[in-house]
Amino acid sequence: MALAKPDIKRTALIVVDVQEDFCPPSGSLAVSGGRDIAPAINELLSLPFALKIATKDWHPSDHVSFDTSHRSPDIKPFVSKITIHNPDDVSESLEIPIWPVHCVQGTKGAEIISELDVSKLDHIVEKGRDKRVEMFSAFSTCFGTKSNAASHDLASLLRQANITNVFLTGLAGDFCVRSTAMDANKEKFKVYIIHEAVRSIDSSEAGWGVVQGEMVGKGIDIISIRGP
Ligand code: VGL
Ligand code: ZN
Repeated sequence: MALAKPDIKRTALIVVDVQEDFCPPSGSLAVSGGRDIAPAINELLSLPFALKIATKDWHPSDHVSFDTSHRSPDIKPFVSKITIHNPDDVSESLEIPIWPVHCVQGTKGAEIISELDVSKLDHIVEKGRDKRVEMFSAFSTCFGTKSNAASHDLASLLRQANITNVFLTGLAGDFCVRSTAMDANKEKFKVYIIHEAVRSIDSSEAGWGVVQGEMVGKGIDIISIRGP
């Protein structure tokens, strides 16, 4: 495999949210083709990356992004948005999308799919644990804050291991992979997206196409497992 440029000894592989609820046939928020990325990710997991990390969306059952957490019958998953406030600064607010219930802590839907070789992982980062805020990125909440909404401070974990490059894979390309990539880039890691190892909720040009353009515009590279 020709993964030439980045020094693998200073590179972390991050596998974002490859969990049952994001995969067909029965995931509550299934991403088309989600399960099909397992072979590519396993191939990467067999390589000597300095650090191999998976993230799990890990929500309490009354998380603010769930349709069931809101009484109004007008609130519908995938179409509605709601405004939430930063618990640390209530003057700050943000619109977030509403989803079906997914990845509830301890449920089958929150498990990493069994096709993945989890024995190769060094760490599993749980994120989205604070019911009051959304957390697409594994680095920070939707308000950019680092809090116990995640089990680890991912940037510190990477820096302690002398990581300078991050290879990103997983689900969903247009949400958690995108936000994690943007934050990794802000944290000054060189970010590579492995495109065969990502699937998106909206895989159209208007969805994943636009997101890719946005990432490339920030200096993020989108590469193939087969080489540049
Ligand atoms: C995700 C929607 C809601 C993701 C997580 O992992 O991309 N998407 N929660
Ligand atoms: Zn979620």
